[in-house]
Amino acid sequence: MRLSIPVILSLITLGCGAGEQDPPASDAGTSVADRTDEPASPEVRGETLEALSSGGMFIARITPLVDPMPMNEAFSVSLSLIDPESGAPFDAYDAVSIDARMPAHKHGMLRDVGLTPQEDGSMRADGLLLHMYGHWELHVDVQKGARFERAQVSVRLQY
Ligand SMILES: [Cu+2]
Repeated sequence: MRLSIPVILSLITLGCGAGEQDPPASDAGTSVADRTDEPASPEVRGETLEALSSGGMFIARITPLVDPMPMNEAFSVSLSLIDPESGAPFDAYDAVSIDARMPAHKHGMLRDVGLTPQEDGSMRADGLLLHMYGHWELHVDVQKGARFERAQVSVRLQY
């Protein structure tokens, strides 16, 4: 039973690809996830991924509601759009969507993902499904009048 612990740890180390065994135990964590005024949630949440859109119209923050993101299994993320200048929630858009692609394989996610507005101003996307290991890009597309901008973050699904 005890044997499984070192095995798991070594897999994690390999998965990170870095040479360091133990990160220095300095203060604070490495996560830059925003913890604004969120209540403590029993829900598992992964690291928040953040990207500025192509034309600087908005920042997309994507927090997986599972950690790690699974392979070939539907999961959900929380999506927030932020105004880069004011830092306030960005809601002055006409349409928003989220999708995923594997650029190296030139294919997408094979399904559409609906977005459900949440009380805190974020959106919840259910039913994302990454059906292969490897490098994926999550796209958040926003249309505002004639403007169309995309924010994208990279995700690597590893064995
Ligand atoms: Cu692929």
